[in-house]
Amino acid sequence: MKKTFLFLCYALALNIRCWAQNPIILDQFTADPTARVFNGKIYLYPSHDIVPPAGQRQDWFCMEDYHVFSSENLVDWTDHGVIVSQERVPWGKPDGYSMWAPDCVEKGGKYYFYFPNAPREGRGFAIGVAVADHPEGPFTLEPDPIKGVFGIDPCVLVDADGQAYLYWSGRGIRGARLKEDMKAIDDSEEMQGLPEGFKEGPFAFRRGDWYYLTFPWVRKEKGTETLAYAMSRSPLGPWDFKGIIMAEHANSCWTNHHSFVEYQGQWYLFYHHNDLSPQDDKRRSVCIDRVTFNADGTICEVKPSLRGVGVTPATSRIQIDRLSAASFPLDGHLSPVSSSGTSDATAIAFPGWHVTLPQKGSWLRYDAVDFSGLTDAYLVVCAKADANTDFFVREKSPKGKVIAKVQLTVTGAQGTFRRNRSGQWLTLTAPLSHIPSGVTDLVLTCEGTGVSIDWLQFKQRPRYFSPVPPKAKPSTPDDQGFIRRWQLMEPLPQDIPTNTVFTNTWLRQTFDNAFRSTFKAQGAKPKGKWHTLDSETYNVRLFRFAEKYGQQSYGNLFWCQTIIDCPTDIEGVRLAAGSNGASRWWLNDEEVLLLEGDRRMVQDDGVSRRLTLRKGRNLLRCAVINGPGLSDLCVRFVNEQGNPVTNFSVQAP
Ligand code: FUB
Repeated sequence: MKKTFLFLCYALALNIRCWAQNPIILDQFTADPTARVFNGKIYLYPSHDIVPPAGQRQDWFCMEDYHVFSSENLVDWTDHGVIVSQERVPWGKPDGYSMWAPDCVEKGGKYYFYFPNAPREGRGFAIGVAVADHPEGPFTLEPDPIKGVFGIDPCVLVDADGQAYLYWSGRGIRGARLKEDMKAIDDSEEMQGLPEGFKEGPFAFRRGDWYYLTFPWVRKEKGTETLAYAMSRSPLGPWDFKGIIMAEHANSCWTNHHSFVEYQGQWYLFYHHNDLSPQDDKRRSVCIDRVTFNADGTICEVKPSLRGVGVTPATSRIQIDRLSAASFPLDGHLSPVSSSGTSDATAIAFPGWHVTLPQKGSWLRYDAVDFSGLTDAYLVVCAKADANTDFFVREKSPKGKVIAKVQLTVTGAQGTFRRNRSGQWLTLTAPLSHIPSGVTDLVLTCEGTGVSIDWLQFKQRPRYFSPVPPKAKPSTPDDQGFIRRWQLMEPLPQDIPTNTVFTNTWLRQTFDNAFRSTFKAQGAKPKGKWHTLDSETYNVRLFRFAEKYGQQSYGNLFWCQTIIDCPTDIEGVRLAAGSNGASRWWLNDEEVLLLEGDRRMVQDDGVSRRLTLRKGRNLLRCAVINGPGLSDLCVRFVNEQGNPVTNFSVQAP
């Protein structure tokens, strides 16, 4: 039942939870990554580490199938699901759990997938082939493994002349020419010129006139694997050993395994580490970093990074702990979000990390965040501190332009207060003082005492209004007849503790006073700051208008006016309005409706007597007042049948 469900999920191709940082895949363990470019996309063929089921050796590699992933930007990966599984391999042990490092290459429009597996008969490993018309399958399995190949970690190089070579690891690193059908080899030979010491996982590729044979290598007694390489002018050597591509992992993860790929003009090194299971180095996770070459073709050493590659959208949760650089040592300052994350050695749902800026003046940098398209935005941060503190988010450098100042106010001893407790995670918002354009690096600087940060995210405020330029064409009512273009005056703050005061008499008196001071005091020109706006929604969210212009969103009196321009007289119409809270409406300076009391905005809540909209310009004006609530309005004209009237245009007075 579970397997059928999983198959269905994978058959649909899952967009998995992933990010632009290392490791790149978070919902399963992945190792031994071979990355290839097919049809302009990156395809990733890794091994799939799993937690050993009961009866299997618990401290060893355990793999029962292969998934393939693809990406166009090295950030968003699609999991195309299982392409080969152990029980489908005709020659394999159905419960061998030995589906180690694979490879896949294209030749003549067919995709050849090479994988090691435990054979049904005998011991050790054999290497099989499966063939497909597409990089993501479906793959058809060959009935038998490749004859004469005993070992693991197959890799295929298809040379410019179409000749393919198979390399694998089995008593040293071996290589052989593949026959035209890609399923059989000529005689194999051990690769010459490689250093002493344990080697496996060959990955061969060509760049210009150089052939590279790269491989995990244990250079010291009792050491762990480095990534090393040799170069040659011919695909099967002899090889000239050149040195290290990546040093031993800083922790005790024993293996590393890798591939090289050039994508959109940049070379990348795919490799693995056990970040998601720090206590268990047989459950691994794929990482990517950029790789460069010297002029003589030698490879520049790659230092594994947390940041990885790719551009992170500013609007995503930016896992700032996957940082590019920091002013302080990471040991002791980079921790899992909850301790359960590390104590469960095989946790797949790894909770992630957080980073601690230890003291005033410390900083960290996170490269390549894309702010394109962000206009009216704010910052959301998940952080904690033991005492009140501040940190700044800046652009590019520790002295760079401040994007946001974040203030953490924590209160009291643990357990005393329900919110903002010291030492507890808080989700805070902060306004932005500057929005960078395009892709830039973020730098966080500690301005007070220490602060721990889990993630941050920039959020675009929803757009409620669009400004109307001075010479804009008139607008029309919307499909339902609602009037969306308004000239709105920045609100007059009101001290109204309760809306129960909104009686007929109180409202008339209050609106009359407000009318006098706004429209009469200085003759024809009304007082106040007016803005001509189109509302994005049928209801005009006056409280959002207030926020937009830095005013309080409650306790306000709003003046709103617009011109209804009619091609002819339109008789027998009624004004139908709703408002939160009370409102008063005038057409051509004559009061036509009063919505009294403390109300919520309801469409057509109040309807006027029959009116005539005159040919030409009609001034529609209203005032909305609210105490403790959030104000909005909606209005349209309806005919005798209650249908919306729409044959007029709307423009600013
Ligand atoms: O994943 C199992 C084995 O570990 C691979 O085949 C080796 O290269 C090493 O990474």
